[in-house]
Amino acid sequence: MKKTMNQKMELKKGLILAWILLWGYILTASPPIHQDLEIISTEKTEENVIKLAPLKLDRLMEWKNRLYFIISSEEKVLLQKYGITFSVERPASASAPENITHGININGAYHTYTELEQEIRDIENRFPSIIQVKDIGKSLESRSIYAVKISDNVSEDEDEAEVIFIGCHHAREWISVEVPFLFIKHLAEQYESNTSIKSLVDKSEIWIIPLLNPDGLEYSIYVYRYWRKNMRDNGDGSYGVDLNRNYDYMWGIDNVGSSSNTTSSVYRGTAPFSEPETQAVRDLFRDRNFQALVSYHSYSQIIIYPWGYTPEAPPDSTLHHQIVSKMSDLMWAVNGRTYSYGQAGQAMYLTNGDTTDWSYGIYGIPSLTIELPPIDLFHGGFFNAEEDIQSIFNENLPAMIYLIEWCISQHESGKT
Ligand code: 0X9
Ligand code: CA
Ligand code: CA
Ligand code: ZN
Repeated sequence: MKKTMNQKMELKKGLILAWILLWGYILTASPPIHQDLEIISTEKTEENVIKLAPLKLDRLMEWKNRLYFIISSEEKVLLQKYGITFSVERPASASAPENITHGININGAYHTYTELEQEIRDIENRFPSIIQVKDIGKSLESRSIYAVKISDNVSEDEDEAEVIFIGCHHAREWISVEVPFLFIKHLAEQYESNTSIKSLVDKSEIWIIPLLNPDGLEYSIYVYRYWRKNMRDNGDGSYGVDLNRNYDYMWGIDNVGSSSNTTSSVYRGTAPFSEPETQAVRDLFRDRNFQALVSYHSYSQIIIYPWGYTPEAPPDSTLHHQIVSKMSDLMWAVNGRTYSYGQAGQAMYLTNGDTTDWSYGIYGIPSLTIELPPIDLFHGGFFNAEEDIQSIFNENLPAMIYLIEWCISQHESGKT
């Protein structure tokens, strides 16, 4: 039967309405799409540094006496208003440059949340006597935060050295998921055939959280590549808390090391441990007895230790220095890539409420941030080529093993 003109009109109207409702839903249900953001640089003069501090721009790096930021058009106006001279480097594109990933899926060889979940479950099924996947909490969007425990008699809590490695506090730092993930895989697959790996795993309990910020990672993969924070709805139209400013040690002591401004990329949240992702780490520490922590980030090729909240040296600065200089040597020996090192608040910049100040400040254990390659934005920034994942893991491996051995020797000498 032929439809009347009126019926056709009604159908068309209905479709248009559905279309409007769908877009209305998408736009209100998800954070704003990030457009017209640009990468800019300014000269690192004393005057600029002072003027820039309150703006709390999303900082990318410092290079050859220039500071690099991602800015919005509103922030651009502010820079002009404050008389800060800057040059526009390039647009901050919403997706990865095409030459970076060429695997079959959107993020190539990198893991999405579900890809990672499947792979760690698969490893657990293949090696059930040494691998256990634990759900240690749910993200804001109800994804599981997984900690993988690796040890002999893995279902038993034995009197052994304990150490923790964490990846991906920051969504856009994709390589920081892959390094701890490949470590899980390596330990599992080498256990039977490699006697030194076997002895390492037998004598310790190794805990690995490859992906602390699953919601942020998904957003960075599917929507906006430069996303950094978690996906907290701040209730004022802005989203996200910087998980690496949300820990309860010197939290928010100043507005230099973190921001109280919800739109800032280093927004610290409404209270220490306000976020379920950092709570998961806090609660795991309560149940365990860790002797060392490593938190993976990118980029900069640097190993840093507390304090981050002050340039003053921590009581254990000599020990930290010894450990990280050894690790840097081991890393260099693999591919000839130099990881510099130093105290966070001196070698880098001030932060407050970061993971390592908390784990060192509260538990007194060696606590390291490893900023994975590349060294700067001009070598790719947050965009590591797929081909480099394996070699970056390879060069980090001996340092990971060294730190576990250090924990084992501490444990055996009865110090912990
Ligand atoms: O700012 C951070 O949270 C870390 N760098 S990143 O570029 N991955 O965001 C560094 C934290 C280490 N602490 C200090 N530098 N104080
Ligand atoms: Ca795994
Ligand atoms: Ca054991
Ligand atoms: Zn980071």
